[in-house]
Amino acid sequence: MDTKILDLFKKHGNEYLSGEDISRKLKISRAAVWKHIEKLREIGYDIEAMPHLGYKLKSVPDKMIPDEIRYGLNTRIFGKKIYSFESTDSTNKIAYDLASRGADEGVTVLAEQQKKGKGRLGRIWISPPGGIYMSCIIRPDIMPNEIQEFTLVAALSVADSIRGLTGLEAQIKWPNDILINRKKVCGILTEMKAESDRIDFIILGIGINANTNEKILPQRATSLKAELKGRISRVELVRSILFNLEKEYGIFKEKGFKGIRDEIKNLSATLGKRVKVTSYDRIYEGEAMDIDEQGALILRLDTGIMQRILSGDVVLVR
Ligand code: BT5
Repeated sequence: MDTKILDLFKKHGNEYLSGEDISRKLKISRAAVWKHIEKLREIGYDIEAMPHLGYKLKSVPDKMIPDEIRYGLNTRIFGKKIYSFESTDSTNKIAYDLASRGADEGVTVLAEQQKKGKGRLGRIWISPPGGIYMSCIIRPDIMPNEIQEFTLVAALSVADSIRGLTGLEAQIKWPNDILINRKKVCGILTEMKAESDRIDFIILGIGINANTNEKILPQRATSLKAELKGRISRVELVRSILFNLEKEYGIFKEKGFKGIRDEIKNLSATLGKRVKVTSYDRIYEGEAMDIDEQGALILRLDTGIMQRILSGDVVLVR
């Protein structure tokens, strides 16, 4: 019913809606209308009440409320079911548990903050309020060694969404970061459950410093708010990411990684740069030449040898 009332407000734009109108249209009592309006106000919706005129929705809260995200979300899989939390340890952990119990592809978990946000290799993802912490379940029919390609599917979706919504020049730093002005604004953690030759599910975990106060972030990190000098609508950004994930995942399923490879290369912050890569306790230095058809980074070492790297940590040397 709350959703229906919000839909009515949105359809009526800037006009007042009388309690009587709402009660007639939704076939509930005037007292029930009042109760729902009070509940929406508690969540943070600013609803004005004027004698003789009725109610008007003045602003929606800066919260990632599932109904707000679903409003106008044009997807068939991603975000059709959204679980949202004020605070949780890690959205990846929740999504993993849900997927283990059979949750469908596209199920999405969101949190306003995380107490134990995870990076790769046991590292910590700092997750204060104002950021976006989201995890999506997918169940692709691929081999476990192809998982790194999905990190890039997610990276492309996020970079495109940031560009589309803010105009900021978001770039993909292989394998799992999004940078703006060479600073990290987003990290992606892809986890999976698999048997030797079959993936059961993958969790795409996306952390974005959106309206985050950049002062509490590590060095070489930034937030969209800091770059834009203004806040963004996290609801719109999440909606756009879900839409782009569905689009890129669809292309991937049809054409494989090669279907999105060029776009990823075009948005790369890594290619053409001199980089230092730490991969499985080995350090390589050279020029980043290419991202191949399996999403691996091709590095030209100083010896001239071409080194293929499947995963690792990249530092841009210059
Ligand atoms: C990542 O790891 O970049 C993956 C981050 C994934 C976070 C999302 S949030 C939703 C979902 N639920 C989770 O629990 N996790 C996922 P990695 O490449 O290992 O980078 C981690 C490093 O980035 C840390 O060691 C810090 O140096 C730095 N870092 C930590 N928090 C950061 C932040 N908020 N912004 C920028 N850099 C950060």
